[in-house]
Amino acid sequence: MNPLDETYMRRALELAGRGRSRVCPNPMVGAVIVKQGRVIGEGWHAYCGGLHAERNALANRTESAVGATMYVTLEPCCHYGRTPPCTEAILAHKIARVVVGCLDPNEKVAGQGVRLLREHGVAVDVGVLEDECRRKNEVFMHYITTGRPFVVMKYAMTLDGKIAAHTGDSRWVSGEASRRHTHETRSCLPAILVGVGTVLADDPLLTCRLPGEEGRFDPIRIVCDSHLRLPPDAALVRTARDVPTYAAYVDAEPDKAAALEQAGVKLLRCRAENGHVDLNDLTRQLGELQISGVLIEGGGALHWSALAAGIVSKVQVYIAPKLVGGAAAKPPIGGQGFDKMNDALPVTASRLTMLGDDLLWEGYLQNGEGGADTCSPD
Ligand code: AOF
Ligand code: ZN
Repeated sequence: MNPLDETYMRRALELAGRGRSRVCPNPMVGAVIVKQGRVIGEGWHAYCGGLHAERNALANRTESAVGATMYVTLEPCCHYGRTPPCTEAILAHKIARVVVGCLDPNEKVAGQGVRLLREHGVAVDVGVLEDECRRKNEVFMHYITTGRPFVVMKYAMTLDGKIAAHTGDSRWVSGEASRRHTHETRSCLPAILVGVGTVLADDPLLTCRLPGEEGRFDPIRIVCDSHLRLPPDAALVRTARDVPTYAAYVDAEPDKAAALEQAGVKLLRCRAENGHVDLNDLTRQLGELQISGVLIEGGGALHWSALAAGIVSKVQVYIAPKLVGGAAAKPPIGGQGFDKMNDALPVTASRLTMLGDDLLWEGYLQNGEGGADTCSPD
């Protein structure tokens, strides 16, 4: 290994982040080509269906890449997908060494990209900044190995565990820095799921409002709405032609369904679980639609259903240093709850971050990847 391997891989990771949200369900990948100590090409996978990072780095090179080293955050692919194999381009340009962050768990690649390069005499080193490279793509890793979206459950609560005052007022629980972080998270996951109760109470837009990037990373919006109560004049419905919007339901009056479809809302009919949308069936359907990640933004009933269905991989909790009290003030997770403390779901690999005065607590449930960031913007 070269002492600069980590430096170049870190740069490749930075480049990878530029593809966030646009690449789904593909991974974020970055590549840097170095020759005799000079960076001669950089590239990243910018959008799903576009060229891969390696090919973009080669296209951007300022001189011949013969004998150069390529740093790439994910194992180069060796299959024909929407684009031809990256291994072919690497061999055609006579790259001498490839440094790979982590292997690609896609069964069409899974170590075969590395093997093929080695068979053709390319020196390949695997595992530089491996943890960071895997974490960057925890959404992709989960999706490609399970066929289902990576689900993150997110909420903001007071120190006494309330998401609103007893009156229902919730503006705002968390501070400015936390709310900005939420928008960053929205930009890293392709879809956002809320319960229809949240729509009826708050009439949210659920877009990603990062300053200067409005509209750029808007997630697909999904409303869990068992009996299609979604009002036709809701902000989500009125904007359904601009931002993809789904309603997951069990049964509905035909007129109601037709009106929503007319407005551009896509309907997903799901199996019922106790009269409500079966969230396992919903995530199966979302996987088939190639939606690789979902952020659940409550409320409490949906959070409980998601936990009980075992679909949540990661929790992201913003804790604000304030006390609101009130027996009737809502907690973040409702439903029946478990009978025994012993049955409580363990959250592992926790990571704590201060955001202004708030504390962000992130951790994984058993079906999670066990890494750290869902994805950082760069
Ligand atoms: C790479 N470099 O930049 C990316 C890779 O349909 P395609 O052609 O875009 O292929 C998608 C698959 O290729 C994806 O599931 C993952 O295994 C790999 N993505 N590989 O060498 C890249 N984005
Ligand atoms: Zn490729």
